[in-house]
Amino acid sequence: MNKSMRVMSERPLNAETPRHYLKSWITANNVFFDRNQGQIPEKAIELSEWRLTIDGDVEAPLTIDFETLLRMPKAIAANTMECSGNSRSLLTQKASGNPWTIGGVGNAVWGGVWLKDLLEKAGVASNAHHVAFEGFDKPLGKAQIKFIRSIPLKKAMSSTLLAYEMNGDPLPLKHGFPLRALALGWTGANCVKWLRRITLLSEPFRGFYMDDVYRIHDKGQNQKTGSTVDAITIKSIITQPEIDEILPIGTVTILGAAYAGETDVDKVEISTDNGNTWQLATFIGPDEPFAWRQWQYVYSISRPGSYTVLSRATDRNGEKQPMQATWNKLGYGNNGIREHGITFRVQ
Ligand SMILES: Nc1nc2c(c(=O)[nH]1)N[C@H]1C(S)=C(S)[C@@H](COP(=O)(O)O)O[C@H]1N2
Ligand SMILES: [Mo]
Repeated sequence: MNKSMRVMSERPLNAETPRHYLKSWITANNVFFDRNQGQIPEKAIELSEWRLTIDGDVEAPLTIDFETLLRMPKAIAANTMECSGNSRSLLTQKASGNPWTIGGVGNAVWGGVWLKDLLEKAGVASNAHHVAFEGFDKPLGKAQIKFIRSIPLKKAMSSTLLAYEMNGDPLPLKHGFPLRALALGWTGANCVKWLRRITLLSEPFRGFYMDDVYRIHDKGQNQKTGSTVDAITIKSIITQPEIDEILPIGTVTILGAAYAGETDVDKVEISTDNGNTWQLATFIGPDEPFAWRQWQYVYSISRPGSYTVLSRATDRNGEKQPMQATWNKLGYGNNGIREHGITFRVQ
């Protein structure tokens, strides 16, 4: 276990990345957040034994081995993945689930093959509209429910990667060795790890992880009728300073990241007066589709005291973060400005 992670549960392993590691554009594999519903396989599967099956509404079901996968054209994509429940513990009204602060997110450069290329090998039948992914992790709990999730065919064909590499290394065991799905720009729940089966369906897959969780719904509302979490919505986080950090008078460099799922971040603004006025932050570092942007803001402080900074990101469609997140029963998608503000002291 990596001591530098903030572990919320050991079985299943759920651990978040501490704020200071989120300052770099790439999140290193050993500090990338861990989110599991089931048991991580104890040891890596032998690659010679691994098979991936593609079945359901296809012209010809297909089973492929790892060597065949490696011979397919390689694709590389940066992708910022965030757990739907990230920032849940910062909501002003409590919601049940893992108490993530801001570290249920990370950015990596992934290598693999486009799902489209594989689906075309099997031949997509005309009645196929959804693609279900099944991993081989062992379910925990009495009900023994497998983690199976489906995404619309359109997403599967346009921007879904099957990744066998993470930041230049083979996919680490915890992150789905040897192969995981990555619906680029979508929340982590759509990125099934330890892939072994892909099934084309005419309807979304029905099951616990589709119908009972990963849906946004109010208290009292039938949970099966909420909307399913898909694309990550516009959000920014502050990665420096730390909460309650004590800093000397002078220049304080505020650092952060902003991400917008399938679209791009247009701007990040900072407020040092409780949201009355906003100043532009400067982008630094790489600008890649599906990946977060890093930004900085230099704040000159001449008097001792307590200071709060807020960050507000806007995406390319003009969508802005809300001052406060809209509450939902399972606490998904908290992108509120106030919830993510940082207070520090200068003396
Ligand atoms: N097979 C399998 N895939 C899974 C999960 C899981 O429990 N089992 N958890 C999902 C969730 S909710 C998230 S947020 C991401 C987390 O991926 P990571 O642990 O590599 O960060 O994996 C997703 N894929
Ligand atoms: Mo998640």
